[in-house]
Amino acid sequence: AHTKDFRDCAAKMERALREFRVRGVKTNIPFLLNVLRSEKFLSGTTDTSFIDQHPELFKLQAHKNRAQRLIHFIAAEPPKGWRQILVDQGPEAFARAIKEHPSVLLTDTTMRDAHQSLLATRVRTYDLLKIAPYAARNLSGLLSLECWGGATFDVAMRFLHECPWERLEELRQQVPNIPFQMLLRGASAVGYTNYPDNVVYKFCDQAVKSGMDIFRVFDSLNYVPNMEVGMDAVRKAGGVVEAAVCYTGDVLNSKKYNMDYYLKTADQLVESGTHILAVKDMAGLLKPAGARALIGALKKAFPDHPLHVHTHDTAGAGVATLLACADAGADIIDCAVDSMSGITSQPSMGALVSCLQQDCGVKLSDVTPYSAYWEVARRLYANFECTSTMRSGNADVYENEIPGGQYTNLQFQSISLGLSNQFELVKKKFAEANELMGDIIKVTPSSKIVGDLAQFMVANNLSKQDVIDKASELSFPTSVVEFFDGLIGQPVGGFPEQLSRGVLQGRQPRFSGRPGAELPPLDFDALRASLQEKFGDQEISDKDVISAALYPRVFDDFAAIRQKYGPVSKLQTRVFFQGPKIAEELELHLERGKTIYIKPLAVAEPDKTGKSECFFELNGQQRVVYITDKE
Ligand code: 3PY
Ligand code: ZN
Repeated sequence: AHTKDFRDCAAKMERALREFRVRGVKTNIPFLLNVLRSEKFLSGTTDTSFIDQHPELFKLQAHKNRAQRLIHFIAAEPPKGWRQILVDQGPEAFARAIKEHPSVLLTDTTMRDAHQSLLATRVRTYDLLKIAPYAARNLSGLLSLECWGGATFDVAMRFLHECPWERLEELRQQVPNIPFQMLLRGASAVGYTNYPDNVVYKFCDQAVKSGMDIFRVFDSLNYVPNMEVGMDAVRKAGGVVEAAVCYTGDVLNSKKYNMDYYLKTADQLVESGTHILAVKDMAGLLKPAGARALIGALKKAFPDHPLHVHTHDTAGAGVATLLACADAGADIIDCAVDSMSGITSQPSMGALVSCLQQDCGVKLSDVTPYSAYWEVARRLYANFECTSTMRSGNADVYENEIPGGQYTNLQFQSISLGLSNQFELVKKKFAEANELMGDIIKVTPSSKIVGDLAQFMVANNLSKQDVIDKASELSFPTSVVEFFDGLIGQPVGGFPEQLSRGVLQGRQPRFSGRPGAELPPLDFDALRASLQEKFGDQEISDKDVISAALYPRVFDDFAAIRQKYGPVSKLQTRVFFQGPKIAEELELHLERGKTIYIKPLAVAEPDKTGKSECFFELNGQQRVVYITDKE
């Protein structure tokens, strides 16, 4: 039988198309409509009997990504947010507007510190991009979204095989209205060592071009000369400078890190031209009473500068501390969405929004769906959960002072060195190692050095006294020797003399000032040429050159994988970590308007050389590839 009333059929199809769009059903109807409207078809002479003979043609597949499509369908343009002030009026006016704002504001750290501290920094761009439009539309009152920097830069390349710059640029596209915030390790940029100054300048310049707004600049020893390089680089790039004093000990009880110390350090940062002043409590040591005193004193001393407070919830007192900060007049406080908060992460956004007695620009009813998304997304990273060993807060952090972001790493390191059952001991030794090194500020990279010494002491069964007595005979970890050589800067109060002499075998430290000041500038043109030679087939961008300047080996491996496999960041997270299931249809959005469908069909037994034939469908066409076990 032939299809009779073509015109009527086309009108029906058009109605169906609208309905399918609303319901997120995937169809090829636009193509079919063109066929139905074509002269040839309308002439009625075409044989269409195959349609009647194939009922499966009418089986329409529900779209996999229905929720996402619906969000796009119903969502209007994101409302204007704090970024508008920054874009229109610049960093100074932006800082003034925060200062003049009558109530406390929030920074959401879910997309950076929360997963760095809970999930070993493994959250992929794929999962960030899925929820970004929601954040732009429903959390537009946030002062900032911390979504980049810190450990995310190298982990993206090293373990996720994705480009950190692409992450930033893609997020920016989705979130035009909320300022982005990143963590910059002063003269170490987003690395673990001091770089030549021109690397830090180039990095910051590109970061602003790629969409970064606010740079929290810190130094792992609170060594201001190191910070000043980062601060100047941010200012020259056009970003907002947020210089952070790292907090350690207990401001109300510490001889070394007391109120006077914090006020003096903050004063140097204000003198160096910071737009915003931050207190960075990377281990969650700031207690409510200390917070009230510290924030009160800083506010009084620096009335023109907005104050931003960062803490971790390791002991479980984080919400209380941040409420105290808000009471004492903090302008911005950091939190993570409920389902990504607590323990070594930031305090809970939902709890704060509910308990703050002021309007912080975010509603609990908007936080709840955001939290629900992250609750499900977090399960994809279960293998990286620190909560597999740490299920609750632990107030022993007040004794060991291990930063939130390092806690999990130290645990992993202990396990991989065969010291897993001695993690409790490692924590104790961490405190001892800190004392040996002169009670230093502990945050990346200084915290890693303290951790290295702690593990060294555990592995060699050394007491504090042993380390001092035998220092000149011990073969210390390289990082410890470099620390005493002044390679990351100068600690507060200088190096402990006796140990320093022992570790350096009596010689003088290599650096007595800012290490970067003595490093020759990096030759970017030569680096580009060598990369182009190595990866001839790939176009090497300016961003790639900066990545390679910061992480030469990590970038080489990343570029080799990119060359071999293409944009693996487009794969769903379960598929990326575990591989696809047979007959599962994968939908990959490569770029706007370019979607491909891949369906694995079968994998044959490996042959004698270990190669297996792998059959799959690519956009409906059968394909075969050969894979080896190692892949
Ligand atoms: C980092 O440097 O990555 C940190 O999170 C420090 O707190
Ligand atoms: Zn932190």
